[in-house]
Amino acid sequence: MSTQTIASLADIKATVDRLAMSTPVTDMHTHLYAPEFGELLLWGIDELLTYHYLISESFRWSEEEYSQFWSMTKREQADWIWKLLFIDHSPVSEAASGFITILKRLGFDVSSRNLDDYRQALAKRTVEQQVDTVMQLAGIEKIVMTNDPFDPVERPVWLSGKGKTDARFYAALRVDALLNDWDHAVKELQNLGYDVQAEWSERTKAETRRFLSEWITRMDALYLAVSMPGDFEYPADDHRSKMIDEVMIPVCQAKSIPFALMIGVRRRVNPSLRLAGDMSMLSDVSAVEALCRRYPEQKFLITMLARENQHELTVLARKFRNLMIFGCWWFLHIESMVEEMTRFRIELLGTSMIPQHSDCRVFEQLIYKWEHSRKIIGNVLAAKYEKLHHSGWTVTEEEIKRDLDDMLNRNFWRFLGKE
Ligand code: HDL
Ligand code: ZN
Repeated sequence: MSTQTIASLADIKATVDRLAMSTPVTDMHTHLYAPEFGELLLWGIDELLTYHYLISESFRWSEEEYSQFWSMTKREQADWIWKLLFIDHSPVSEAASGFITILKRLGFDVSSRNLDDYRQALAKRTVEQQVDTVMQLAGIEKIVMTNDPFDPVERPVWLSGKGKTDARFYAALRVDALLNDWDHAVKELQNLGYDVQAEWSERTKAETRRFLSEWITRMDALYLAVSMPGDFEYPADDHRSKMIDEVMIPVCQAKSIPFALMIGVRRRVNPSLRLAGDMSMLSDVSAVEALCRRYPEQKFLITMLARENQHELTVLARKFRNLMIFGCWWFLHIESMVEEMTRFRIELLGTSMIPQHSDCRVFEQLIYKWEHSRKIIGNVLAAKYEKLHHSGWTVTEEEIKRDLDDMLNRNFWRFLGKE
């Protein structure tokens, strides 16, 4: 790597573009799984086309009964979505254009628009081959999964010891029900042999802490994660605050792992859309402020779903070094929002944040979610280096590589204390 300063503006842009597209990434929040998890690992044309983002976009063009759609086979659903979003109308949305990006990067003849050709090409590949190919094409070095001990398909993989087979995949322990559906969580915990009751007794707290500790150890979980509705308030005289203060924070402190809160979802605003029926809502950044101030020794990974919360959250990150903001989450993972958020995050925090995660559910999505984001992050960064250049401060290629490596990889591992 050259330590020479880069003489021209054109060279700066070219160098940033090259490094932004090639710097290895740790994708620190996904819904992907290592091949050992079997059917939980989704990949291929029909899974890509039935991504819940595309399902909700398709229904905007159809009077079809929801139940009729859900009664179709996966292939029939994919054909229905393909016709509506790609043939009858141009695929210009982020998720639809992303599918086209995937086809192109996999080397398919995009102009043929022949879905069965694409299906047949992938049918010749094994899941292991596809995982290797996609990670190489997308430049992904490490993937953090979202792992739920209450999932009856996933749990046996961990209990058999196969969960940590593939060194490229890491676990995050996700237990939304403990915070958002305690009555259901009590039943699940009791089924797993933990002596808990709905009443918030000392025994129940201790047993819930034991559950979290045991599963963090079993998974070697990098962080504890929950998603919270926008009406999350903290502190509050409610179950959530008690669960956070008396169970989750003590366990995260004992295990020295961050607590990740993803705040701002309003679940099932249209239940007929199932997973596609969730909505975003304005949230209260002061809840994050109160957590960071109350627990200065606890690391918090935070992302919020409403655009309106983003600037305030970024300013808050200037006040608390135990707050690491990450990603352009869900409805913010669109090019205009990635550009807007990355620009003011860099202007307020420099490179001391995690600009993106993919949130992928289907493996090949890594290709488009990261290609689109890398380009934008590179463009924003190049403009900042060019501004410095005009002032006589010219960065070296090594410094550009360092800055991108920080944002796409090392900031996460450093925050975990595993750098
Ligand atoms: O709660 C979450 O982790 C969200 O990312 C949801 O899974 C959401 O359905 C999603 O897939 N967003 O990209
Ligand atoms: Zn997610």
